[in-house]
Amino acid sequence: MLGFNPLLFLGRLMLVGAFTLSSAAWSAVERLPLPPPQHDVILQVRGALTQHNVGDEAHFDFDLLTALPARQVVTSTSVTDGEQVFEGVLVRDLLDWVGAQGNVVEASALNDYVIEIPADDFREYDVILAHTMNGERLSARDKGPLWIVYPRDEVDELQDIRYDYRWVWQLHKLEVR
Ligand SMILES: Nc1nc2c(c(=O)[nH]1)N[C@H]1C(S)=C(S)[C@@H](COP(=O)(O)O)O[C@H]1N2
Ligand SMILES: [Mo]
Repeated sequence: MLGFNPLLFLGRLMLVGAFTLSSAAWSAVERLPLPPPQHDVILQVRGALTQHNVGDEAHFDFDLLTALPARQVVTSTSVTDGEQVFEGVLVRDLLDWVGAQGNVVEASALNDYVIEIPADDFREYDVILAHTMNGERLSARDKGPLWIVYPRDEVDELQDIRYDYRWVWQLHKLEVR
């Protein structure tokens, strides 16, 4: 897939360093380089950001997105039967990487579904941008390329239907305000 990319490699190394420093981690993530995407863009982030790699936006291909630490959420959902194993990256890691400044994140899907999500959700809960479910990459024909997944089974308040609207599937854009 991807040949050796020194910038991305450096990025991964710095991330490992940043995330082992815990308390200093967030400010360190903001100073990571954000190289331009080299492959199909699966997520565009715009709005109140301090880091950009395409014009005044931050665009991610799969390799760039998954340079962030992998995170699993095992949970039931309102649209599937039983527990699913989701894999992705923490939304707050992504927001920290791009230097997001706002209180609201507007999420847009390929099917033109749009919803505003309070940025606090991503600080309070380990919400992920899932790219994989039960070991299979989510495709645009299904719920992909990305699905916002809340750790619903771990936190009682996340079982409120208010949160179901925020599980945006076919996600491809975030706007920080
Ligand atoms: N892309 C996209 N994501 C979406 C929706 C949608 O229409 N499109 N519907 C939301 C709503 S209102 C709910 S309750 C849950 C489940 O929606 P579904 O039952 O239409 O799959 O997904 C949310 N995420
Ligand atoms: Mo809904």
